[in-house]
Order: sequence, then C-alpha cells, then structure tokens
Amino acid sequence: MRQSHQLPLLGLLLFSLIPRQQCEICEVSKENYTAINPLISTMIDSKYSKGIQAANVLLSLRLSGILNQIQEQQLVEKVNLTIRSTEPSLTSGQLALAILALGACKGPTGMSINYSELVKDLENKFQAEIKNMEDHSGNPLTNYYQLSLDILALCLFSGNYSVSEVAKLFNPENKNYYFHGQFSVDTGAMAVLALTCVKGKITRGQKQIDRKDIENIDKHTESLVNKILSQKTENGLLGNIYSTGEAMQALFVSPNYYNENQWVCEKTRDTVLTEISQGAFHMPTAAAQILPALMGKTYLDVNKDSSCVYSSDPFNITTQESTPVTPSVSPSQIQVNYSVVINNQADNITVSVANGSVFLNVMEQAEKKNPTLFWFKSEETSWGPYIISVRGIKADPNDRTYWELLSNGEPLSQGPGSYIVHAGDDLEVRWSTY
Ligand code: CBY
Repeated sequence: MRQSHQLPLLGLLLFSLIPRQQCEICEVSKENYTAINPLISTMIDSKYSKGIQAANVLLSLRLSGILNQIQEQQLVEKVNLTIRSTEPSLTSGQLALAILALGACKGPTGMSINYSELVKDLENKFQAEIKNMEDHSGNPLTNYYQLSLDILALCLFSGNYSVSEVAKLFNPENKNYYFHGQFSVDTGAMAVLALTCVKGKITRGQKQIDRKDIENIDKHTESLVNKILSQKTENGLLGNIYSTGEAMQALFVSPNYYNENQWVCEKTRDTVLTEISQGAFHMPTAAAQILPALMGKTYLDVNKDSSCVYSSDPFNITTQESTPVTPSVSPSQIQVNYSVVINNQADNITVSVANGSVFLNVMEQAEKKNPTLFWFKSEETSWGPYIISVRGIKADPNDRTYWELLSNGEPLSQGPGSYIVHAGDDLEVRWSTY
C-alpha cells in the first residue's frame, strides 16, 4: 500500500482504539465472590474435567487468577497429556483451546511449552477446515465456532493466517453462523473475539494490511455485535444462558460498535448470578465459559509472556455442590414418550425411567426394549454425550445433518446427558439439517 494512503488510515485506526468514557466491563465485586463459588468448585473438582475439557477449565481459571500453583500444575499436566495422547484426532478448535490454555500466562520456569510445534499443527488443521469448505459446499470439518477459536489462537500465538481470508470467511452473511436460520450467539461471539484480535495485530503494525480487508473486518465486527445484541432477552441474557458468557466477552472487547443504551451489562451479570445459584452451571464447560466474563476477563487477555497470577484461596472454596437438582419427595419411576423421527416418519415408545433421569437414560431404556428401532451411538464431548447416530444413520457436518433433540416439540438447550426429563414428556430425536 502507498504511504499517502496509510496516514489517514492509521489516524482512523488510532482513533478507534481510544477507549470510550464508559467502561462496559461489569465484573462481580469482591463482596459477591461467594456467588461464583459453585462455578469454581465444579471446575476444580478434578473428577469432572476429563480430556480436553481440562483445557476449557485451565483457560478459564488462569484468566481469572483463581488457581494455586499445585492445582494449576495438575491441570497443565492433564492438558499436555491429552494433547500427546490424542493429537492427530483432536479437532482444530480443541487444539486451539489447548494452546490458549497452556499459553494463557507464563507459568513457573522449567515447564516451558513448545508452542511453535503446536501452532504449526493448528495451521495445518485450519487449512484442512478451509479445504473441506472448498470441497463440501462451504461446510467446514467442524464449525465456525471452532474456526474462530483457530484464528484467535493463531492470532495470539503468532501463527500464520491470511487477513484477506479472515475478512472473506467471517462475513456475517455466511451460513455457518446460523443453525436452522437462527443466528448462533456462541459462534458470533467467538468470531468477534477472533476479529478483534486480528484487527489489534494490524493496528499494532504486526501484519501487512490491505485497506479493504480492515474495512471489512470492521464491518463484520459491527454487524456481528448487532446480531448478538438483537438476541438479548428480557432478563438480559445474550442468546441463552450458555452463550451469555462468551457474548459478554465479545461486547467487552468491542465497546466502539454499540451504544451505552443498547446493553446494560449489570442486568446480564445479575441474571447470570441468579442462574448460578440455581445450579445452571453444574457442567465444568458451562462453568468455564461463564467465569472469565464475571471476572471482567476475555480470551484476548491470554498472554504467554505475562506471569500467571496465583491465589492463596481468597474464594474459600468448599467442595460442597450447589442446589441439588432432583427434588427429594417424588415417585421413584416416571413414564415418558419417546420417538425417533426420520423424514416425518415417527417410531414411538413409552418407557419408564427413574425420576431425575436425563434424556440419554430414556434413549437407553428405549434401546433396551426395542434395539432394532432405537439403537444409537453417542460420543463424549466437553459438553457431555452427543448423539452421533440413531439406527445407523450418522450425523455428518459435510451435509449439515444431525440428530436434533426436542421435548414437547421444542428444541432442547441442553445436551442428552444434562436435560432432566419430566413425567409425560414427549421426547424426540429428529433427523435434521442445521
Ligand atoms: N465447541 C463446538 O464445536 C461447539 C460449538 C457450538 C456453537 C456450541 C453449541 C457453543 C459452545 N459454547 O460451545 C455448537 N453447539 C455447535 C456447533 C453445534 C453443531 C455441532 C456440529 C458441528 N458441525 O460441529 C450442531 C449439530 C448444530 C449442534 N451444536 C447440535 C446440538 C444439539 C446436540 C444434539 C445431539 N445430537 O446430541 C443440541 C442438544 C441442540 C438440540 N436441541 O438438539 C445442542 N447442540 C446444544 C443444546 C448446545 C448447547 C449446550 C448447552 C448445554 N448446557 O449442554 C451449546 C452450548 C452448544 C454446545 N450446543 Co450445539 C449452545 C447453547 O445452547 N448456547 C468447540 C469445542 C472445542 O468444544
């Protein structure tokens, strides 16, 4: 680019970096730290954080400065072990998350991590995502949430990626931001974090720039921020309770793209705190994704060169769990209806399960009673089990197919291992495209 074009551009960029008067970050105050105790005990209790889930937990606790050195060391080892034992089969986003977690801050000397190797691996996995998009009508191997995590990690750890490609890929009109035509707040939020990182690198002169690309990145960010805000609910949540944490992070890093009156951060925070007290975050991944925002942190605070902050337990953590989810007095068995629906053809069954059972238990019970119609396979993910196939019909990201879970005709906002069924529910797994 010619020099004469660069000056006004630089001015514009510097201007856009000046922080606005009002700070949008509304972290939980010290007096209210007890409210977030349930999150921390869920995450620290090691029996919960299996495999790559430990990366989510480590990243979150490091950003929040909550671990002591021993706890941190255990988690670092778990993440390292997971990478070593499963690396070829890790998805791009899982590897990105592991890199972010291991490099979230500089640990004690003597345990240095070979980032360059991991970052190179991630570059290859990202390229494989792009290649898959080229070969399969724009569908990545995974999804845009993971592609955003990839760019975020490559951006923060000096990996290679093309700014033009980012500007092109992350256009908010791209179908990968939508499931069933509905904007995915989780996906949009992660994309805003990635785009903000990329833009930050450009403005600090660490990347060659094309003016058109910066303009597009700006435009995309603004549009995504507006789409996130348009999913604000009455009580201040952004999307649903599980997307709110990362959406808050996205709004923290993009204050120049919305007005003060468009978002009351305190209202969102207080609703989240209420939900915590009601046990909504009993899954470590859910807890891990909400905590940084409540501590006023974002994934852009990842900095492998700044020393980790350790805590000497100011949170006074007890391992006692939050509100138990199952009521104590109730009949021990309940009946529910379950159906498998393929192209509007339903196979139904009524099964009896213990009160307090989850969706997966119903599926298991149905399979036991009639394996020919109801056999299925599930896979462990950081959000618990995911149904990959029913009666041999397998979900495939190349054609955007999956098994959708519904209760009384409504799609669930929890997975099969978390959603607690109620007597008389009409439960359904439906062969769908997203
Ligand atoms: N993480 C990922 O790759 C997942 C990204 C994510 C956007 C994610 C939600 C958000 C997050 N914060 O992690 C996501 N889900 C995606 C991309 C998908 C698609 C996965 C396929 C693909 N191409 O990668 C897909 C198929 C559209 C999908 N989620 C399906 C489902 C349903 C699973 C049903 C099954 N077969 O088991 C389900 C249950 C919705 C339904 N009614 O069928 C579902 N997702 C839910 C509820 C959720 C939320 C989980 C909340 C919870 N408490 O369990 C979610 C947080 C999440 C995980 N999905 Co998806 C969204 C939300 O409600 N806010 C990166 C990796 C490194 O970890």
